Amino acid sequence: MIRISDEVREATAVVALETTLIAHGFPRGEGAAVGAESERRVREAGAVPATIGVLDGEIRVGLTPDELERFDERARKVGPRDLAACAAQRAVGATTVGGTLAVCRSAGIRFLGTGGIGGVHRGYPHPPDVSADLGELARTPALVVSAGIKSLLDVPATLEVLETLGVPVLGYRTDTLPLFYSASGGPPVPARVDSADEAARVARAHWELGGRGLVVAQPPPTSLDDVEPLIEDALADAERQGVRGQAVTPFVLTFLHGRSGGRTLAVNRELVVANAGLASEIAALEARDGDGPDDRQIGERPEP
Ligand code: PSU
Ligand code: MN
Repeated sequence: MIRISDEVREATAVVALETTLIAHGFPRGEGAAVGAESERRVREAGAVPATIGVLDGEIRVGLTPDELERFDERARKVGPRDLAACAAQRAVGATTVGGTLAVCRSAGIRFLGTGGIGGVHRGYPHPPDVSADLGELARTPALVVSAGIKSLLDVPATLEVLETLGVPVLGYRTDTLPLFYSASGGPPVPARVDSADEAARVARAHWELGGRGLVVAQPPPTSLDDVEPLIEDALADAERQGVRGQAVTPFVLTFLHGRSGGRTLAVNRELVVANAGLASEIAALEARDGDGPDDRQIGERPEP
């Protein structure tokens, strides 16, 4: 049911990219361009991109540019719980970080780049909404580069849950957790790394110890420090309109893109691409310095 492209299968360094942000994180028509730009950045930094999504009854790892265009707002948002139904029902499925990690686990891919990971929603337990990204990080031996946790969530609570799950969170050249659109103002990170090489070494050590997922949190290249009041407006509006569950994140992102005059959109685009690039640098270093030659290909490798 999982089909891995030949290029990805033969590559030594691979970075997975998700499709939810392509389909639901950007205005119509813009997501595929962000996906293509992320792929370019991954190649530039030395790894092969593996964009993941569900198409024509298969879970696809590695997409052509035409296939990337099929992930628009009509696609299902596919977390780990949704993969099987989406594939069996032959729907187009845009995988979240959690859904993408679940595929990485089967395929043996150990690096992923995204914008911001999901987490504990503000006001928990009303509603009791905790992103499946967290559970998959606990289960999957993969390093995820993000601009931290999406700040529309309860960021300190999410950091606590990641601690509970044993998921390291590494600040990339920062002592505090980036807040997605903003580089500053977040809680302290449990550990800091100052180079891609250092991140690769921590990941390798974590995996040697039998650990699973890790998060590398990279501050956005441009920092917006006045988004919080807009986030509060967006969440209040979502509540009024009865927007719940999987629909909350796309609703809030769209609201912010409109109300910030496109500034959050520009930063979101930029940080997604930057994170793909850093994931690729780390993946390339890990492939170079990993435990000697591994002739087995992606798809045949057992979990580390
Ligand atoms: N990063 C972005 N935009 C997004 C997302 C990440 O810049 O839309 C997506 C990711 O796919 C992440 C999802 O897994 O948001 C989290 O959604 P939820 O809170 O419903 O679990
Ligand atoms: Mn959620």
